[in-house]
Amino acid sequence: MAPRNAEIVCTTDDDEIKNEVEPVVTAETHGQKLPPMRIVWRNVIWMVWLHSACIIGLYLFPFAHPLTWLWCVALYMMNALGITAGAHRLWAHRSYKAKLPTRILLAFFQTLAFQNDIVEWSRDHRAHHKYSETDGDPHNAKRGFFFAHMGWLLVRKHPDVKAKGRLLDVSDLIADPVCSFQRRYYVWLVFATCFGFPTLVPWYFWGESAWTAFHIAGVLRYTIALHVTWCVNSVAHMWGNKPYDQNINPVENFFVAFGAIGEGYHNYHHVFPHDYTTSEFNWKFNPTSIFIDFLAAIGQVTDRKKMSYDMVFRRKQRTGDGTAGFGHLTWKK
Ligand code: ST9
Ligand code: ZN
Repeated sequence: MAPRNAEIVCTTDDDEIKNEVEPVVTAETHGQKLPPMRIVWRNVIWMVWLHSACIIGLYLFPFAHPLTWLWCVALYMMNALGITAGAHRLWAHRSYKAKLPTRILLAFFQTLAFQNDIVEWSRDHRAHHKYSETDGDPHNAKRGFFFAHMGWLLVRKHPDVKAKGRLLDVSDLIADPVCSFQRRYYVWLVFATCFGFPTLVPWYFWGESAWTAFHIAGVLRYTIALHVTWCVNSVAHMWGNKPYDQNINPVENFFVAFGAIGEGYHNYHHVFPHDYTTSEFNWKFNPTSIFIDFLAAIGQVTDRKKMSYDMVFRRKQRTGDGTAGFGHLTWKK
């Protein structure tokens, strides 16, 4: 029985991401202990400023115009889709194909999210899957909750991230004119899109003060979206059940899936990274999948990859922990 909505039904476990290469130990890193962390003070100061401004945003929130509240929700959804449907499922995993207008829209949303440009985001994410929870993983969860959550953005990367990352193929990303344009002008684009655009709209259209709009629609929305995203790397590598493979750390966590509009089914996702729904179930709390299916219905998206039921079932029998697979904490079958 083929899963609904997908054009490509994958039936073998061997359908690995195109960047799969054998893990290597390089001369550069062989036998090294964890190098001392080199703190990047520019990023520490940036994060302290951001979180302080976020407190101002929280204080101003109750006094804002109701349309500004709605604007924040809309921006959060665009921001989230830029990461989930764009950077993650389209560019990092190539789990479906998108036409140019959709790629432009998703790149706009991804810029709004200010999580590094698409090439860098996808390169780090491919490294995360390929070298998961080793020193080659940029946010190796074995280094603790804080490091996996945001600490990795405050220090220089482990040499293995760069050495092993160099073996990954990102030529498909460089070849996409949308990604290379965004990368070339990223610094200008990101400040205009992540802070300028969210501030201007409420100020111009319904007379919100620029101070309030900036702190709520810019800073507060951005900071919340960052923490929700980071929870996929921290919380969804620590607390939850493992219906698909109990030998790896990523888990199913419904609370993360809720905030991350369908991205918390992380045990499934690490076992089947090509599945465009990043979960066993297509639409079961998964707004991102609904969005991608809508784009497919209007002809903007093709080649959605989905694992066959049989293969998922076999894998659950072979390596799962016996719990049911709907991102809930734990219940036995
Ligand atoms: C942010 C990103 O927040 C969050 C990503 C989260 C991912 C989550 C994934 C979960 C899946 C789904 C999520 C759903 C979410 C839903 C959302 C709902 C709302 N491979 O990095 P540099 C080489 S960003 C190959 O500077 P340093 C490369 O040559 C937040 N090569 O290393 C590179 O040069 P270039 C905002 C690699 O100096 C060179 O090394 N941004 C790789 O150690 C230097 O790279 C910030 O805060 C690789 N993987 O600095 C800025 N990596 O790029 C954060 C590196 O020219 N970043 N190379 O080719 C930085 O400031 C720095 O990266 C650093 C490390 C200080 C952390
Ligand atoms: Zn992934």
